Amino acid sequence: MYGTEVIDPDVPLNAAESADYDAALAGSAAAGERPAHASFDALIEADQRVEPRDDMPSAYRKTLIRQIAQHAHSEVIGMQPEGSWVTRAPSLRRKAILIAKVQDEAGHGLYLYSAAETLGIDRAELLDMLHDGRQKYSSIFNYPTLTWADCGAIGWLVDGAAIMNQVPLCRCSYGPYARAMIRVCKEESFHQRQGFEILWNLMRGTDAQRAMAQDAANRWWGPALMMFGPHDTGDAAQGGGHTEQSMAWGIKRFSNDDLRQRFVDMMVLQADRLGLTLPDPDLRWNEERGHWDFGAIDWDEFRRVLKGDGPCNAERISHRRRAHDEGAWVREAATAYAAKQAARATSATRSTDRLHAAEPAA
Ligand code: BYC
Repeated sequence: MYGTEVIDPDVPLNAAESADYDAALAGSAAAGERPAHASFDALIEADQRVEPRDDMPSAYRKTLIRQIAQHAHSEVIGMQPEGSWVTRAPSLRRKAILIAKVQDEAGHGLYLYSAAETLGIDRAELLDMLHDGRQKYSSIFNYPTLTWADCGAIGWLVDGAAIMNQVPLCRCSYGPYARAMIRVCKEESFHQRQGFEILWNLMRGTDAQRAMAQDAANRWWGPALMMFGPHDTGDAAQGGGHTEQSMAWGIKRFSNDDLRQRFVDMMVLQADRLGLTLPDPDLRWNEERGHWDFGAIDWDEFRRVLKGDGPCNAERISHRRRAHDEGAWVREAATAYAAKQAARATSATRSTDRLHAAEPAA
């Protein structure tokens, strides 16, 4: 199911199905064997994992909180574009799959907020920072889902880009983030296949369905390339980004540009299989580089979206705030329940202690 009937199951469709992912799993197991009380620099030098109780420079902690929180916010805000199609999915099967996918994104948010909390920050504080604009979420979720084909394009392109960026994060130097990424990538891999399969079916449907799929690919291609972040290599790099330091710390394993190139190389072939044309007249194979060349990215648009002026920024954040306010009673109930459970556990321990105290010594 989900695309295996339309593509060769032995050929990786995305980065989570590649040898990179298997290597990350193997690396994850090996990173468990580390010297006790190793210093931060020694851990990074030996490519070992930094764990929550280890000493770490405050700038490392700050960078991780920023990136993991932004990632968590993206997963949660990212539920909205597809969530709006749950009631309009074209069949019961599509509806069930879409609900499962959107629910997975909520789960990813939870793993990531939990990973961020191991760095000593509370998720309530992170959500406050999202709601008042002090923290970002991915630019990609500020674009509208106009037709059903947009759900296909999100799965294929947005999840495809997300996995390309996240498989290397399975080898991130910070243990809780790296471990969260292993599961996230497996789930994203299914998401990408379902997007591919939606577009595959539309492309084998009527002229109107093919046109709808092509229109969605046209609108999502450019924003998907922006997901990898600003240029950070060669002449195009403007400096001031985080890549160099994050790579030195083993948080990022590749530059934004390297990952974007890998994504383009993978997607050109898939677009061809789907029968879609990628909206870039400059796309051509470069024999010398062994990669696909592609046209300039509209960085003005990227900056506008980051500043809050994308097509859906206001809608996304006001919906998020409303959901947060309306969910206040759930958080209160959960807190009250947890307090009750804790009180019961304490009184049970006290009774056991009293019982033991009353027993005659053997
Ligand atoms: N959007 O130096 P750079 C998903 C910012 S959700 C907004 O390269 P860094 C899904 C960046 O924050 C998956 N901002 O930064 C969910 C920085 O800002 P400041 C989302 C961006 O952190 C539902 C500045 O630009 N994935 O899969 O080293 C449905 C300079 O950038 C963006 C993640 O979050 C952007 N696209 O690298 C479907 C992955 N790009 O601090 C799917 C985890 C850059 O200077 N995050 N900026 O103000 C990362 O890997 C890295 O944070 C990034 C950026 C590669 C995104």
